[in-house]
Amino acid sequence: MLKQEIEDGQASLADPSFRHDVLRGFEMRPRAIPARWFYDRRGSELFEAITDLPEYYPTRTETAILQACCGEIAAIAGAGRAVVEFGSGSSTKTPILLQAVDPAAYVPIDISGDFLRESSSLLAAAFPGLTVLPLEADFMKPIALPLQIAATPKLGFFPGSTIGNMVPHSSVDLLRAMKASLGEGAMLVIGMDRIKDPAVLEAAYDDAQGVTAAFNLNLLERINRELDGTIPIATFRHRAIWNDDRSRIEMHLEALADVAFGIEGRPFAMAAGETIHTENSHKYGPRDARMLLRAGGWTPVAEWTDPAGLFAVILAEA
Ligand code: AVJ
Repeated sequence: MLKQEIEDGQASLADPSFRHDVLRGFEMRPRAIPARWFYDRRGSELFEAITDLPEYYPTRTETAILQACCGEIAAIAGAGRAVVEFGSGSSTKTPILLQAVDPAAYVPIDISGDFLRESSSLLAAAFPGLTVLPLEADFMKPIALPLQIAATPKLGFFPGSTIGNMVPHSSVDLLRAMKASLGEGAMLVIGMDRIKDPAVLEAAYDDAQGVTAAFNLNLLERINRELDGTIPIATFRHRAIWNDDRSRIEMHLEALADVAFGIEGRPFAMAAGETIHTENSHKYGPRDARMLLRAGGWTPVAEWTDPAGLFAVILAEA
């Protein structure tokens, strides 16, 4: 109820960490706001729409890879593991894995209790008899898993190339935290997007229909809604740029003219051409991906890709 009120703009109870990240982000040079703030209700809907775009290959490619490889994953990992998903139920991919591995329990972990409850009840309905143990937590740090599965070996699941949102040193921290959370004898299934033709990458993050542009610009609308912002949104445009040196797509919001605006009464200004950096999406070659896993304490044991080598699903052991 409270969340609804906030999103309808009837209450001014903004998330204090959103407020902090936005105000700090506009003071930083270059300006930057963490990508996690894209996902309000509207942002989540727009991301769903992105996953159906012809240019956005990752979701459909990873889904097809999982459909083809989950039998092998089940054979290698063995029966009776508890599946622990980092991020709550990526609706279409999770059932593919659960179907194949027939787990002892399913533990979705998410920082947002709302998303967690929604996806948990959908999965529990689709898999009657499966023990679903949702956990509201920040998986960037080691987590204490439910006691019921203390003695059960774990199979971590981190699809979607979500790890690409992090700079390499944070990815390594996350992989180590996952290893600590999952414990002795754990395995991990992780999706990573591969380096490819920059034109293909830039199109995937700047589609012809403008859905990704709307997704990026929604962040400014969210700031206006939740933080009393007066940002003139029409004066900004979406940019998606391949940064070859850092092997990542960067999304920015670029001011098209000199602008001045307020956020919670504080004045801010940007000159024409200046940007706010809103997202990184790192891409990994086959060796880069394996080296990243090893740096995070994991040993790669198998990997699968699509015929065009656009995306990779890797199985690793602790
Ligand atoms: C959800 C982080 C995997 O980086 O491809 C899609 C988010 N941003 N289009 C990605 C996103 C713009 C997506 N991840």
